[in-house]
Amino acid sequence: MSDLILYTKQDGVGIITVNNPPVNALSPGVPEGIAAGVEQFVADEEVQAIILIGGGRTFIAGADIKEFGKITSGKKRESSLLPLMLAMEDSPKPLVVAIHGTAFGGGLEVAMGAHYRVASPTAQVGQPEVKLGIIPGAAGTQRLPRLAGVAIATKMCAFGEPVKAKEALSAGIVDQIIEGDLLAGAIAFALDSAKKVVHSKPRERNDKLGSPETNAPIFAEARAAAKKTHRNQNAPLAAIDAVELATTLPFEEGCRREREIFEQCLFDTQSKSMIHAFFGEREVAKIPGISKETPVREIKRAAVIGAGTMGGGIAMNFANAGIPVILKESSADALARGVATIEKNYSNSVAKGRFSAEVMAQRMALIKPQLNYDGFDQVDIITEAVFEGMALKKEIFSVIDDLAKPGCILASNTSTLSIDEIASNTARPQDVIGTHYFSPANVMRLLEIVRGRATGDDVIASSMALAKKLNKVGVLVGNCRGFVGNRMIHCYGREAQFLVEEGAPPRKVDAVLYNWGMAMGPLSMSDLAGLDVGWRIRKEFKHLEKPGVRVALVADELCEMGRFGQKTKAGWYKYDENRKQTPDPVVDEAILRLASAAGIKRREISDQEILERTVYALVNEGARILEEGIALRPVDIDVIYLTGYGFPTYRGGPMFYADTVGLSEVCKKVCEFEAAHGELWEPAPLLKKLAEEGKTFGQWAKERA
Ligand code: T1G
Repeated sequence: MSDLILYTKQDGVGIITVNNPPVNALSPGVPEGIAAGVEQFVADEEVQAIILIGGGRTFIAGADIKEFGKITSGKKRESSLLPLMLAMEDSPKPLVVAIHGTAFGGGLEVAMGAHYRVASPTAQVGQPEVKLGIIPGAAGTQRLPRLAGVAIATKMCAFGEPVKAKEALSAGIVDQIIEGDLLAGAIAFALDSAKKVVHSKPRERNDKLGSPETNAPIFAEARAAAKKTHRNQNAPLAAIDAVELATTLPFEEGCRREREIFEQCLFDTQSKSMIHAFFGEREVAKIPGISKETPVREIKRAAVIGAGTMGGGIAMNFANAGIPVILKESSADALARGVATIEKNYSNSVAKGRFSAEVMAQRMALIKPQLNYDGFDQVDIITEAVFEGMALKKEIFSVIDDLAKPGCILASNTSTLSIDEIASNTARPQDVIGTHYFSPANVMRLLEIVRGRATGDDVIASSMALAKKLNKVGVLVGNCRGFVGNRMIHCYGREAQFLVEEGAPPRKVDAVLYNWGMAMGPLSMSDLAGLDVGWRIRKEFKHLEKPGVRVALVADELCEMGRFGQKTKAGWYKYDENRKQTPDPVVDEAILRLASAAGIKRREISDQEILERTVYALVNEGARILEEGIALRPVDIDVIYLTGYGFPTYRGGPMFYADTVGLSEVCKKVCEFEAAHGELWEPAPLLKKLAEEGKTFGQWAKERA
């Protein structure tokens, strides 16, 4: 009896319990232990039925994703789970899987190897493999259509979304929902099943496989949807292919073909990138030098100063997490506008069925709009979200420093200004931290947590814990202009604008990055964020610009013309009332005029150059950020770009992507750009060093861990 699997007997039922915390992954030893348990209980005359159940908080949540790296690097061969499921299905005694928590991936596939499945009301099932760039590899695409029908199986395998217990019951994936004690209910169900003579084997249930006529539209619709919502991703389409094979091939052949498709996906760069992203989102929560035992200050009440786009969105985050939040503004009009925007955002979610009107009312009730500082002495965190000007921020921090109770965290939502300078205006710099939300603050998952020189470890730990509570991905960054995300996007946007001045039409620059996988092109993204934001920052930092170094020409001109982007229906593009963008000859004229006045020779620019000049600008600046210790690890930069800037997950983030290209290639290009465009392209020493050593950012991080 290995400690990964426990075998017990109760009322004539053999119970196999998986004991592999935290999520009962199918790590080496787990499938073998389950198989041994089935064999042992089939042979045991005292046992009439068998149950497989998960210990701890969940049933099996899937294959052990940590093992995939060993397989793709050739360190080990992947052992197939298929024999285990066949042994389960061929058991002469009824085999019942009892599901709580999440039966995901291999967990659901193992469950579908049993004769029956019962579940607690809050359980979920799913085949989320496509979120890792792979497809179910243990007959999930072959058994699921046999249990749930082709339409549901196609949707679950192609898009990876979980299905709640009730839906799973009506789909035929689960046979009974067990209220109360899951094991007791499963034992009763198993003993009842033992009275039956025949126990159906999911692999033999072909009645739900439909016909070519009924299936064709299902697959066509799924393929069209996948191409739209999972642009450029291989796995969703591969999953649909595998489910389609279940409807045309015998089960064994279908499993064989599924395996081939699975392996193709597993060895593809897209999967390696998405697995990097999966673990990355969890790794960034681990802060070297700050132990998990660091005391965390509980956030029971909050206050936000500023009810603008950001402040309103930040207040919504607290309300969504059930935390009462004061929302303070300086003028009644601004406050009313802020509250109205929050109401509109919530109403839109209710209209889309995301949650009920009652939930909206509960959340609105948690937000207390006011024009004064009443109650600020009671809250556990105050988040300043006012105009991006240092003088105003320092004034506010001086006020809240006097008002706030001891231990209250004083956070700024500044996107570029110095946390140290803000903290210097308080008597409690150890309680001051940056919590940089990304617009729209109630939607974007990224939260850059900016540590000041004096910020206390417990304030950092508390802010990381708060990020999780607000359903954000908190990434700790150092204090510099633009921190990590905005500091890098400045270089990316600068190159996009230089390319426009040198001859690439705005639409072409945007199309190259959009087609490569970015959620939006750089110029469209500026129009969305507001060109005036960058304009104000450039003015704030004008005194720091090095004379003689090239600066972008057109954006300032557009701002002088009052073209701030979507909010003024004109920026790099024109926008109609539905925000549909069209090129604008006014912009083309400004580009030509400014480029010519600056003596910039215009030329035909290739897609490849557009891609490399923008993405490698991110990589080169990212390398500098790593050298300066502003980001803890390359993966922190990747997660920032994946969760805050629309970087495609199937490319893993800027630093991981550079590793897949090869740093010597990236560095070669950066040096070419330096020769052509001057010092802005000076290769970061770390990039140069790793390129010379033939290393990756990932290896560099491992050596330092
Ligand atoms: N393998 C290895 N480690 C895993 C894991 C997995 N499948 N799932 C989670 N972890 C780790 C995670 O890294 C973290 O580690 C800890 O467990 C808690 O996770 C054969 C091939 C189940 C919904 O894709 O969706 O099966 O940071 O923080 O928020 O065809 O984990 O503590 O060191 O996410 O409560 C398919 C992935 C695999 C499920 C729980 N399965 N996991 O969420 O905890 S491929 C998945 C999740 C497969 C088959 C194919 C979530 C969760 P650490 P957590 P959570």
